[in-house]
Amino acid sequence: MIRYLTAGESHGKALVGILEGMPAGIEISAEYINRQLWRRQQGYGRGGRMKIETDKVEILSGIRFGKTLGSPIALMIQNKDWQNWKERMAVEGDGIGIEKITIPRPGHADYSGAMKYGFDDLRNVIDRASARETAMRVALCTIARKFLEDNGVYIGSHVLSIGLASVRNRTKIDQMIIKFTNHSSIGVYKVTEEADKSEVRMLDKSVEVKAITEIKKVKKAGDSLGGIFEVIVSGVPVGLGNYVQYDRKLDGQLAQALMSIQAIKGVEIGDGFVNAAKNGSQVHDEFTLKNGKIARITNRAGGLEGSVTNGNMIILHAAMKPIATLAKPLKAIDLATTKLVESRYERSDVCAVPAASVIGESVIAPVLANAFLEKFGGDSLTEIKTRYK
Ligand code: EPS
Repeated sequence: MIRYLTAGESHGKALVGILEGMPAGIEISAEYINRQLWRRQQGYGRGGRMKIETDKVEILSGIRFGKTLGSPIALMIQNKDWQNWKERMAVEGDGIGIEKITIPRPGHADYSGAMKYGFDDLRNVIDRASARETAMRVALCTIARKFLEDNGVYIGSHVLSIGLASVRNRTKIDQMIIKFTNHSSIGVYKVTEEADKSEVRMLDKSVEVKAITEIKKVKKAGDSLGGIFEVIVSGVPVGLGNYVQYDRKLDGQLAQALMSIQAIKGVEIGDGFVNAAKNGSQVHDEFTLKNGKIARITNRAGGLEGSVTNGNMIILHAAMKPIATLAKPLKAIDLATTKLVESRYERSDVCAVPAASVIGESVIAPVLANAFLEKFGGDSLTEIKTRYK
Protein backbone atom coordinates (compact mmCIF):
# COMPACT_ATOMS: atom_id res chain seq x y z
CA MET A 1 0.00 0.00 0.00
CA ILE A 2 1.04 3.58 -0.56
CA ARG A 3 2.74 5.33 2.34
CA TYR A 4 5.08 8.29 2.64
CA LEU A 5 7.33 10.15 5.03
CA THR A 6 8.69 13.67 4.94
CA ALA A 7 11.67 15.20 6.72
CA GLY A 8 13.12 18.67 6.86
CA GLU A 9 13.05 21.89 8.86
CA SER A 10 11.52 25.05 7.40
CA HIS A 11 14.88 26.88 7.40
CA GLY A 12 17.06 23.79 7.07
CA LYS A 13 18.93 22.85 3.93
CA ALA A 14 16.12 20.97 2.21
CA LEU A 15 12.88 19.05 2.52
CA VAL A 16 13.06 15.38 1.61
CA GLY A 17 10.45 12.68 1.22
CA ILE A 18 10.01 9.01 0.36
CA LEU A 19 6.90 7.60 -1.28
CA GLU A 20 6.49 3.86 -1.36
CA GLY A 21 3.92 1.54 -2.89
CA MET A 22 3.28 3.31 -6.18
CA PRO A 23 2.73 0.82 -8.99
CA ALA A 24 5.19 0.70 -11.89
CA GLY A 25 4.59 2.45 -15.19
CA ILE A 26 3.12 5.77 -14.08
CA GLU A 27 4.45 8.62 -16.21
CA ILE A 28 5.76 11.41 -14.04
CA SER A 29 8.17 14.32 -14.46
CA ALA A 30 9.68 16.96 -12.21
CA GLU A 31 7.87 19.53 -14.33
CA TYR A 32 4.51 17.89 -13.57
CA ILE A 33 5.22 17.98 -9.81
CA ASN A 34 6.57 21.54 -10.00
CA ARG A 35 3.28 22.78 -11.42
CA GLN A 36 1.53 21.71 -8.19
CA LEU A 37 4.34 23.16 -6.08
CA TRP A 38 3.86 26.46 -7.88
CA ARG A 39 0.11 26.36 -7.23
CA ARG A 40 0.79 25.79 -3.52
CA GLN A 41 2.93 28.92 -3.36
CA GLN A 42 0.22 31.25 -4.75
CA GLY A 43 -2.54 33.19 -3.06
CA TYR A 44 -3.16 36.68 -1.81
CA GLY A 45 -2.06 37.07 1.78
CA ARG A 46 1.18 35.12 1.71
CA GLY A 47 4.25 36.66 3.36
CA GLY A 48 7.86 37.45 2.49
CA ARG A 49 9.05 33.83 2.48
CA MET A 50 7.21 33.03 -0.74
CA LYS A 51 9.21 35.78 -2.47
CA ILE A 52 12.39 33.90 -1.51
CA GLU A 53 11.33 30.35 -2.42
CA THR A 54 10.52 29.02 -5.89
CA ASP A 55 9.94 25.39 -5.04
CA LYS A 56 11.34 22.91 -7.51
CA VAL A 57 11.60 19.18 -6.92
CA GLU A 58 14.62 17.00 -7.54
CA ILE A 59 13.76 13.35 -8.20
CA LEU A 60 16.42 11.16 -6.58
CA SER A 61 15.10 7.63 -7.10
CA GLY A 62 12.23 5.39 -8.14
CA ILE A 63 11.71 6.85 -11.61
CA ARG A 64 13.50 5.80 -14.79
CA PHE A 65 12.99 7.25 -18.25
CA GLY A 66 9.98 9.16 -16.99
CA LYS A 67 8.09 6.24 -15.43
CA THR A 68 7.75 4.87 -11.90
CA LEU A 69 9.59 1.61 -11.24
CA GLY A 70 7.48 0.37 -8.33
CA SER A 71 10.44 1.05 -6.05
CA PRO A 72 10.53 3.81 -3.39
CA ILE A 73 10.51 7.30 -4.86
CA ALA A 74 12.78 9.82 -3.12
CA LEU A 75 12.34 13.56 -3.65
CA MET A 76 14.12 16.69 -2.48
CA ILE A 77 13.19 20.37 -2.45
CA GLN A 78 15.90 22.87 -1.53
CA ASN A 79 15.07 25.65 0.92
CA LYS A 80 16.59 28.74 -0.69
CA ASP A 81 16.19 30.63 2.59
CA TRP A 82 18.67 28.23 4.21
CA GLN A 83 21.47 30.48 2.92
CA ASN A 84 20.23 33.08 5.45
CA TRP A 85 19.91 30.52 8.27
CA LYS A 86 23.07 28.44 7.92
CA GLU A 87 24.43 29.42 11.36
CA ARG A 88 21.10 29.38 13.16
CA MET A 89 20.12 25.99 11.70
CA ALA A 90 23.58 24.37 11.63
CA VAL A 91 23.65 20.57 11.88
CA GLU A 92 26.98 20.67 13.74
CA GLY A 93 28.36 22.87 16.53
CA ASP A 94 27.05 23.70 20.02
CA GLY A 95 24.68 26.60 19.28
CA ILE A 96 26.53 28.91 21.69
CA GLY A 97 25.88 32.53 20.75
CA ILE A 98 22.74 31.70 18.77
CA GLU A 99 19.68 33.54 20.14
CA LYS A 100 17.15 31.24 21.80
CA ILE A 101 13.46 31.80 21.22
CA THR A 102 11.61 31.55 24.52
CA ILE A 103 8.26 33.31 23.99
CA PRO A 104 5.59 30.95 22.61
CA ARG A 105 2.94 32.21 20.21
CA PRO A 106 -0.61 31.37 21.34
CA GLY A 107 -2.14 29.00 18.78
CA HIS A 108 1.19 27.69 17.46
CA ALA A 109 2.91 24.42 18.38
CA ASP A 110 5.65 26.44 20.18
CA TYR A 111 4.56 25.85 23.80
CA SER A 112 3.14 22.34 23.63
CA GLY A 113 6.06 21.21 21.46
CA ALA A 114 8.68 22.63 23.84
CA MET A 115 6.97 21.02 26.85
CA LYS A 116 6.79 17.70 25.02
CA TYR A 117 10.45 17.53 23.99
CA GLY A 118 11.93 19.53 26.87
CA PHE A 119 13.41 22.24 24.63
CA ASP A 120 14.63 25.60 25.95
CA ASP A 121 14.68 27.00 22.40
CA LEU A 122 11.35 27.15 20.56
CA ARG A 123 13.17 27.26 17.21
CA ASN A 124 13.43 23.45 17.50
CA VAL A 125 9.62 23.25 17.40
CA ILE A 126 8.87 26.14 15.03
CA ASP A 127 10.92 24.80 12.20
CA ARG A 128 9.37 21.35 11.98
CA ALA A 129 5.81 22.32 12.93
CA SER A 130 5.92 24.88 10.11
CA ALA A 131 3.62 24.45 7.13
CA ARG A 132 6.73 24.60 4.95
CA GLU A 133 6.66 20.79 5.28
CA THR A 134 3.55 20.71 3.08
CA ALA A 135 5.71 21.54 0.04
CA MET A 136 7.14 18.02 0.22
CA ARG A 137 3.72 16.51 0.90
CA VAL A 138 2.34 18.15 -2.24
CA ALA A 139 5.32 16.84 -4.23
CA LEU A 140 4.90 13.23 -3.03
CA CYS A 141 1.12 13.23 -3.23
CA THR A 142 1.18 14.56 -6.79
CA ILE A 143 2.54 11.18 -7.91
CA ALA A 144 -0.46 9.45 -6.31
CA ARG A 145 -2.68 12.05 -7.95
CA LYS A 146 -1.17 11.17 -11.34
CA PHE A 147 -2.00 7.50 -10.75
CA LEU A 148 -5.63 8.47 -10.05
CA GLU A 149 -5.74 10.64 -13.18
CA ASP A 150 -4.48 7.72 -15.22
CA ASN A 151 -7.56 5.88 -13.99
CA GLY A 152 -10.00 8.72 -14.67
CA VAL A 153 -10.20 10.09 -11.12
CA TYR A 154 -9.69 13.87 -10.84
CA ILE A 155 -9.26 16.07 -7.77
CA GLY A 156 -10.03 19.78 -7.67
CA SER A 157 -10.70 22.49 -5.11
CA HIS A 158 -11.79 26.06 -4.50
CA VAL A 159 -12.06 28.37 -1.51
CA LEU A 160 -15.49 28.90 0.06
CA SER A 161 -14.66 31.55 2.65
CA ILE A 162 -11.90 33.74 4.04
CA GLY A 163 -12.80 35.43 7.30
CA LEU A 164 -16.31 36.85 6.92
CA ALA A 165 -16.08 36.89 3.11
CA SER A 166 -18.11 33.78 2.45
CA VAL A 167 -19.93 32.26 -0.51
CA ARG A 168 -23.60 32.83 0.30
CA ASN A 169 -25.06 31.70 -3.00
CA ARG A 170 -24.02 28.06 -2.89
CA THR A 171 -26.50 27.19 -5.66
CA LYS A 172 -24.62 29.41 -8.13
CA ILE A 173 -21.32 27.63 -7.32
CA ASP A 174 -22.94 24.18 -7.47
CA GLN A 175 -24.46 24.98 -10.86
CA MET A 176 -21.05 26.06 -12.12
CA ILE A 177 -19.49 22.80 -10.90
CA ILE A 178 -22.31 20.72 -12.44
CA LYS A 179 -21.92 22.61 -15.76
CA PHE A 180 -18.19 21.85 -15.84
CA THR A 181 -18.47 18.22 -14.77
CA ASN A 182 -21.71 17.21 -16.48
CA HIS A 183 -20.18 15.53 -19.52
CA SER A 184 -16.87 14.34 -18.20
CA SER A 185 -15.08 13.80 -14.89
CA ILE A 186 -12.08 15.82 -16.03
CA GLY A 187 -14.36 18.86 -15.89
CA VAL A 188 -13.27 19.11 -12.25
CA TYR A 189 -10.05 20.58 -13.62
CA LYS A 190 -12.08 23.40 -15.19
CA VAL A 191 -13.40 24.21 -11.70
CA THR A 192 -9.83 24.25 -10.42
CA GLU A 193 -8.60 26.33 -13.37
CA GLU A 194 -11.32 28.90 -12.67
CA ALA A 195 -10.30 28.96 -8.99
CA ASP A 196 -6.62 29.28 -9.94
CA LYS A 197 -7.45 32.47 -11.88
CA SER A 198 -8.51 34.06 -8.59
CA GLU A 199 -5.85 35.29 -6.13
CA VAL A 200 -7.90 33.75 -3.32
CA ARG A 201 -9.03 30.70 -5.35
CA MET A 202 -12.69 31.73 -5.16
CA LEU A 203 -15.26 31.03 -7.88
CA ASP A 204 -17.57 33.90 -6.95
CA LYS A 205 -16.01 37.22 -8.03
CA SER A 206 -18.03 39.37 -5.63
CA VAL A 207 -16.85 37.29 -2.65
CA GLU A 208 -13.29 37.36 -3.99
CA VAL A 209 -13.24 41.18 -3.84
CA LYS A 210 -14.54 41.07 -0.25
CA ALA A 211 -11.94 38.47 0.72
CA ILE A 212 -9.04 40.52 -0.63
CA THR A 213 -10.37 43.62 1.14
CA GLU A 214 -10.62 41.59 4.39
CA ILE A 215 -7.03 40.34 4.06
CA LYS A 216 -5.74 43.89 3.40
CA LYS A 217 -7.65 45.23 6.42
CA VAL A 218 -6.45 42.45 8.70
CA LYS A 219 -2.84 42.78 7.52
CA LYS A 220 -2.90 46.49 8.36
CA ALA A 221 -4.18 45.62 11.82
CA GLY A 222 -1.34 43.09 12.32
CA ASP A 223 -3.81 40.24 12.44
CA SER A 224 -4.44 37.03 10.45
CA LEU A 225 -7.36 35.20 8.80
CA GLY A 226 -8.56 31.64 8.28
CA GLY A 227 -11.27 30.20 6.08
CA ILE A 228 -12.92 27.17 4.52
CA PHE A 229 -12.07 25.33 1.31
CA GLU A 230 -13.84 22.62 -0.67
CA VAL A 231 -12.15 19.64 -2.31
CA ILE A 232 -14.06 17.71 -4.98
CA VAL A 233 -13.21 14.40 -6.61
CA SER A 234 -14.85 13.19 -9.81
CA GLY A 235 -14.71 9.91 -11.68
CA VAL A 236 -14.73 7.90 -8.45
CA PRO A 237 -16.08 4.36 -8.98
CA VAL A 238 -18.67 2.87 -6.61
CA GLY A 239 -17.27 0.64 -3.87
CA LEU A 240 -13.96 2.20 -2.77
CA GLY A 241 -13.36 2.09 0.97
CA ASN A 242 -14.87 -0.12 3.61
CA TYR A 243 -17.38 -0.18 6.47
CA VAL A 244 -16.33 -3.43 8.17
CA GLN A 245 -13.63 -2.01 10.46
CA TYR A 246 -13.12 1.48 11.97
CA ASP A 247 -9.65 2.04 10.58
CA ARG A 248 -10.64 0.98 7.08
CA LYS A 249 -13.41 3.58 6.79
CA LEU A 250 -12.65 5.85 3.85
CA ASP A 251 -14.40 8.90 5.29
CA GLY A 252 -12.25 8.62 8.43
CA GLN A 253 -9.08 8.28 6.39
CA LEU A 254 -9.95 11.30 4.23
CA ALA A 255 -10.76 13.36 7.33
CA GLN A 256 -7.43 12.36 8.90
CA ALA A 257 -5.51 13.39 5.80
CA LEU A 258 -7.17 16.82 5.71
CA MET A 259 -6.94 17.32 9.49
CA SER A 260 -3.21 16.62 9.33
CA ILE A 261 -2.63 19.82 7.34
CA GLN A 262 -1.21 22.52 9.62
CA ALA A 263 -3.95 24.82 11.05
CA ILE A 264 -6.90 22.70 9.82
CA LYS A 265 -9.35 22.44 12.70
CA GLY A 266 -12.54 21.16 11.11
CA VAL A 267 -13.43 18.67 8.39
CA GLU A 268 -16.83 18.03 6.85
CA ILE A 269 -17.99 15.42 4.36
CA GLY A 270 -20.76 16.63 2.04
CA ASP A 271 -23.29 18.79 3.88
CA GLY A 272 -22.34 17.17 7.21
CA PHE A 273 -22.97 20.11 9.56
CA VAL A 274 -26.01 21.55 7.77
CA ASN A 275 -27.55 18.06 7.53
CA ALA A 276 -27.40 17.72 11.33
CA ALA A 277 -30.17 20.33 11.66
CA LYS A 278 -32.50 18.78 9.06
CA ASN A 279 -34.94 15.88 8.92
CA GLY A 280 -33.76 12.68 7.30
CA SER A 281 -36.17 13.14 4.41
CA GLN A 282 -34.48 16.46 3.61
CA VAL A 283 -31.00 14.97 3.77
CA HIS A 284 -30.69 11.56 2.15
CA ASP A 285 -30.00 11.38 -1.56
CA GLU A 286 -32.91 9.69 -3.36
CA PHE A 287 -32.29 7.20 -6.13
CA THR A 288 -33.36 7.68 -9.72
CA LEU A 289 -32.62 6.14 -13.12
CA LYS A 290 -30.64 8.31 -15.55
CA ASN A 291 -30.39 6.85 -19.06
CA GLY A 292 -31.05 3.44 -17.53
CA LYS A 293 -28.29 3.83 -14.95
CA ILE A 294 -28.65 4.07 -11.17
CA ALA A 295 -28.13 7.69 -10.10
CA ARG A 296 -29.01 10.14 -7.30
CA ILE A 297 -31.09 13.28 -7.47
CA THR A 298 -28.83 15.10 -4.96
CA ASN A 299 -25.38 14.59 -3.40
CA ARG A 300 -25.68 15.81 0.18
CA ALA A 301 -23.72 12.80 1.42
CA GLY A 302 -20.65 14.02 -0.46
CA GLY A 303 -20.14 10.77 -2.37
CA LEU A 304 -19.76 8.45 0.62
CA GLU A 305 -22.32 6.20 2.30
CA GLY A 306 -21.23 3.68 4.91
CA SER A 307 -17.67 4.97 4.43
CA VAL A 308 -17.75 3.54 0.90
CA THR A 309 -17.87 5.61 -2.28
CA ASN A 310 -21.33 5.59 -3.88
CA GLY A 311 -20.37 6.77 -7.36
CA ASN A 312 -21.18 10.43 -6.75
CA MET A 313 -18.54 13.14 -6.61
CA ILE A 314 -16.66 13.17 -3.29
CA ILE A 315 -17.14 16.55 -1.58
CA LEU A 316 -14.97 17.53 1.38
CA HIS A 317 -14.68 20.76 3.37
CA ALA A 318 -11.86 21.83 5.65
CA ALA A 319 -11.75 24.80 8.04
CA MET A 320 -8.43 26.53 8.64
CA LYS A 321 -7.86 28.60 11.77
CA PRO A 322 -6.21 32.01 11.41
CA ILE A 323 -2.39 31.80 11.31
CA ALA A 324 -0.86 31.97 14.81
CA THR A 325 1.96 34.39 13.98
CA LEU A 326 0.57 37.88 14.54
CA ALA A 327 2.24 41.27 14.17
CA LYS A 328 -0.30 42.46 16.79
CA PRO A 329 1.02 40.78 19.95
CA LEU A 330 -1.02 38.55 22.21
CA LYS A 331 -0.27 37.83 25.86
CA ALA A 332 2.35 35.15 26.42
CA ILE A 333 4.76 33.93 29.09
CA ASP A 334 8.49 34.09 28.47
CA LEU A 335 9.51 30.53 29.32
CA ALA A 336 13.03 31.69 30.31
CA THR A 337 11.83 34.22 32.92
CA THR A 338 8.16 33.17 33.49
CA LYS A 339 7.22 36.85 33.10
CA LEU A 340 4.01 37.90 31.32
CA VAL A 341 5.09 39.46 28.04
CA GLU A 342 3.82 40.13 24.53
CA SER A 343 4.18 37.37 21.95
CA ARG A 344 7.05 37.85 19.49
CA TYR A 345 6.51 38.41 15.79
CA GLU A 346 8.26 36.42 13.14
CA ARG A 347 7.74 37.06 9.41
CA SER A 348 4.56 35.28 8.40
CA ASP A 349 1.67 34.85 6.02
CA VAL A 350 -1.55 36.75 6.84
CA CYS A 351 -3.79 34.18 5.15
CA ALA A 352 -2.81 30.85 3.59
CA VAL A 353 -6.26 29.38 2.85
CA PRO A 354 -5.73 29.35 -0.97
CA ALA A 355 -2.46 27.42 -0.47
CA ALA A 356 -4.18 25.06 1.99
CA SER A 357 -6.79 24.20 -0.65
CA VAL A 358 -4.04 22.98 -3.00
CA ILE A 359 -2.53 20.98 -0.12
CA GLY A 360 -6.01 19.55 0.56
CA GLU A 361 -6.27 18.32 -3.04
CA SER A 362 -2.88 16.67 -2.65
CA VAL A 363 -3.11 14.91 0.71
CA ILE A 364 -6.25 12.99 -0.16
CA ALA A 365 -4.64 11.53 -3.30
CA PRO A 366 -2.67 8.72 -1.56
CA VAL A 367 -5.76 7.87 0.52
CA LEU A 368 -7.89 7.46 -2.59
CA ALA A 369 -5.10 5.75 -4.52
CA ASN A 370 -4.83 3.21 -1.69
CA ALA A 371 -8.58 2.57 -1.75
CA PHE A 372 -8.35 2.15 -5.52
CA LEU A 373 -5.44 -0.30 -5.23
CA GLU A 374 -7.21 -2.23 -2.47
CA LYS A 375 -10.19 -2.71 -4.78
CA PHE A 376 -8.47 -3.41 -8.09
CA GLY A 377 -4.92 -4.38 -7.09
CA GLY A 378 -1.89 -4.83 -9.29
CA ASP A 379 1.79 -3.93 -9.51
CA SER A 380 1.81 -2.04 -12.79
CA LEU A 381 -0.47 0.57 -14.27
CA THR A 382 -1.26 -1.72 -17.22
CA GLU A 383 -2.30 -4.56 -14.90
CA ILE A 384 -4.46 -2.27 -12.76
CA LYS A 385 -6.11 -0.64 -15.76
CA THR A 386 -7.03 -4.05 -17.18
CA ARG A 387 -8.57 -5.12 -13.86
CA TYR A 388 -10.42 -1.83 -13.49
CA LYS A 389 -11.84 -2.14 -17.00
C1 EPS B 1 5.23 29.24 8.50
C2 EPS B 1 5.83 30.50 8.54
C3 EPS B 1 6.29 31.19 7.31
C4 EPS B 1 5.50 30.66 6.12
C5 EPS B 1 5.71 29.15 6.13
C6 EPS B 1 4.92 28.55 7.25
O1 EPS B 1 7.64 30.93 7.01
P1 EPS B 1 8.82 31.86 7.53
O2 EPS B 1 8.85 31.66 9.01
O3 EPS B 1 10.06 31.38 6.85
O4 EPS B 1 8.43 33.26 7.12
O5 EPS B 1 5.89 31.26 4.93
O6 EPS B 1 5.30 28.57 4.92
C7 EPS B 1 6.25 28.22 4.03
C8 EPS B 1 7.53 28.52 4.14
C9 EPS B 1 5.72 27.46 2.90
O7 EPS B 1 6.50 27.04 2.03
O8 EPS B 1 4.49 27.29 2.87
C10 EPS B 1 4.84 28.55 9.73
O9 EPS B 1 5.25 28.96 10.82
O10 EPS B 1 4.08 27.56 9.67
